[in-house]
Amino acid sequence: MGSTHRDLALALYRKLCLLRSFDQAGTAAYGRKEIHGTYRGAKGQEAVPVGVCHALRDGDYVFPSLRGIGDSLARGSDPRLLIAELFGKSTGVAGGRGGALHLADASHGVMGVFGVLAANVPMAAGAALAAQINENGAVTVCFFGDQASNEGAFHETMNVAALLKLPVLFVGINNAPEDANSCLGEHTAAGSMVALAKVHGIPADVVDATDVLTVYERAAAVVEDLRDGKGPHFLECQCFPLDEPSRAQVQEWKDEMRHTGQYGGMVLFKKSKIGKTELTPPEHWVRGDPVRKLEEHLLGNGLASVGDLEAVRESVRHEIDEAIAFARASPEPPAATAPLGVYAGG
Ligand SMILES: Cc1ncc(C[n+]2csc(CCOP(=O)(O)OP(=O)(O)O)c2C)c(N)n1
Ligand SMILES: [Mg+2]
Repeated sequence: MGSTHRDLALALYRKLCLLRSFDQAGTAAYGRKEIHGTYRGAKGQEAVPVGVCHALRDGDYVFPSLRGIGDSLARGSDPRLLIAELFGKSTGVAGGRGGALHLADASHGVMGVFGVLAANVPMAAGAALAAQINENGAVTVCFFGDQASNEGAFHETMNVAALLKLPVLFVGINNAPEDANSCLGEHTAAGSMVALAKVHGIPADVVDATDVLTVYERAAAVVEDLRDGKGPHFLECQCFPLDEPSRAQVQEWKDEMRHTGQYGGMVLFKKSKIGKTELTPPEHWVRGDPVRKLEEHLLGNGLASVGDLEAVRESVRHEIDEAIAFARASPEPPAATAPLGVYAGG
């Protein structure tokens, strides 16, 4: 393992930590009601955008998932402008008008988060078609979760993307293992995401997305094929939802609520009422934490010391603290600009 591998692993580590730190700050700010609208973190699945986006170049397009802030960060968006967006400030990537569910950062090829599951899939195919017509060599990446893959628009797009051999990489984030509260088998009869892609004639494979190096290497090979005109590809990235309760944990909460007469079916919404906000993920989920896994790789192979890794985490924390301060100090959009951007040309 030479210095190139060390540089790659350290670059990926910094990005993973950036997403993790941003997430912690975002969750805390949401709790303080500094974030308008909603905030959806993606703890445990950071290796997907970090690994895939590292394989891209300027001019490529990214259509983030519903939890797409990390996708935007991984693509190179400025954390200050992302936090400002969440705070509804005029300095935000979308002028403070988009928030978590509608942010976009065209300067980094981030074409927009959409609040409707799978709405980004046909739009990604459109961007890929434009690149194909313009022969500019751009690749489009579309991120979406396992539950998005049962939407009609998803299947219509798979079909046309395969027919037209579009340069699009579909990245299905399967964060629904068997012991998750909502597992893939509950909503997908085919049993896997790759099966859904293959039925449309799209080559597809499963990637261990707890390992960012694996994600990067696989994405880099596929992106090269896409630039060579080989048509669409599908990667099912398997990871663990470290910010969601497991099935066993939900059962525990249900039992406790039944015991105290508080169970009414909506356990996830009511959990805080019985003081159950702490998650205790199963041990194999924790072992699949991509940050921890890369740390083990770096330390185990003598590529970095404990101090080196702490220095990276400290520098990232500092960057996020600065981003929060920047967002707080930024102005609200002037009220008179509220109608702007509602209609084309407005
Ligand atoms: C068309 C549509 N149906 C339902 C919803 C409500 N909704 C928001 S997130 C979500 C679950 C998303 O699951 P998944 O795609 O697996 O992403 P994850 O939350 O696991 O990242 C649902 C059903 C929506 N936003 N859009
Ligand atoms: Mg999911």
